Amino acid sequence: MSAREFNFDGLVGPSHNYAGLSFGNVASFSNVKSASNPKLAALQGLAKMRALAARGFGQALLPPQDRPNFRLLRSIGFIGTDAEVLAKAAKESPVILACAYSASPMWTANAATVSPSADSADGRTHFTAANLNNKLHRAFEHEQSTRALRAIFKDEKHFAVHDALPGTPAFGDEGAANHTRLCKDHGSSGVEMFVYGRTEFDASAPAPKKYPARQTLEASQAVARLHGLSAERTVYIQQNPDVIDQGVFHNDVIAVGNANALFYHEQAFADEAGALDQLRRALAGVGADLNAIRVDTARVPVADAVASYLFNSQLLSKADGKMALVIPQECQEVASVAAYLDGLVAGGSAIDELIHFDLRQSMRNGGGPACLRLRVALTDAEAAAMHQGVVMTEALYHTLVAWVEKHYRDRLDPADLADPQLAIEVHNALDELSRILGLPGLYDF
Ligand code: SUG
Repeated sequence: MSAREFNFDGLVGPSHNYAGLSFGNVASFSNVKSASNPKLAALQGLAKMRALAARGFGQALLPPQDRPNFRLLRSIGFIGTDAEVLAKAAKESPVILACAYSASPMWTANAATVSPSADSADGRTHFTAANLNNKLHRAFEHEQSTRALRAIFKDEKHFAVHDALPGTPAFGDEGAANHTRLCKDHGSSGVEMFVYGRTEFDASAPAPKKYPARQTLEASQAVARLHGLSAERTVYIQQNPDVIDQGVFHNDVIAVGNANALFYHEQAFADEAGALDQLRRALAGVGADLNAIRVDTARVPVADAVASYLFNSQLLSKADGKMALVIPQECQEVASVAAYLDGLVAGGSAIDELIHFDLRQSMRNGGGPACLRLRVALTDAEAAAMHQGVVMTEALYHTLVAWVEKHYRDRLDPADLADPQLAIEVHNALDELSRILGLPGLYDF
């Protein structure tokens, strides 16, 4: 069966801000408490979606989440009217207020793990919302992610959307950021590669010393079980704990795959040779040869990969059989990476084109092109069965630009989160958005 990959980008929400909430994510920590520009952030994201849709790539979006999260604030004892809750939280714990206002759902690579119908035992596309339980500001995202995915992929004949795994350290799950599907083509059975940072029930397994490993082996195995994946076509690979300690908080900061190509840094995995061997064997079972594109430390040190987000790129198959690498403009500003990329596209590899975007607002929180999108490979019948209001078109792009211009602020300082007017603005914006997208029940206001 033929299938096409859709990238579901996160539409940046009106409360996008820099609160330094992600320990282990270098950019988030370095930009703590600086002013953000939510309007520009949303427009940068929309420009990427529009450009890729115009090139003929399957492009859709996932909506932002309702903010602030009053349920979180009330559950920890901030009570009263909405304005009183905000005032109390702002006075007693500005950092928790920032968690309740986080716009992190924009990074939809963390919304869920997705297995296409060609890989699952029941022939349906499976989604498991990620519990993101490593960080308070992300640990509640799964509730609305599940709701949005169920609204978009409603037809149970084609789709199954699973609840998040239990929210406990043993099942730390960060979704598709640690999951890559390799295949011959999107429509045939593929190999699903899960990369984990630590093992809960094996104290002897290596683990990072400085920063948290957010994904566990146990979580990856649970997702594979829920999705009905076959053992021969599922590969579990341990991330190199040393690179987690250098700021590689998700595998998609150090590796990206598409079709039979794996573009990765030599230090990405705990056991590089073992990882490649497992992938080669599994891919042989689906009639594909691994095309391993390795980047050496001597060419690009890990620190430069983290600063530029070279690997947090999208690798997209083009109609001519070649691939384009969608990169953030920071890649052109880090000398080693710029030089490497010049050689890569000129050197006859599968990647023959670079498409770069200014995503600076998202990048300052550690989110590049790959963080901003969730990949869903769909057959024609599945694509027709999903909700069409989220598919990016020129008309939707222009409607959303006007919506952003109308509702978003162009500056948000940390202190602004205490302004009760902001909560009202966000509410009004999302209320209108649910109508634009044709998803009237999306928010539980
Ligand atoms: O989880 N940053 C996100 C970035 C997620 C990137 N996603 C992928 N690599 N797929 C995170 O660390 C920062 C929020 C703040 O500090 O305000 C943040 O949540």
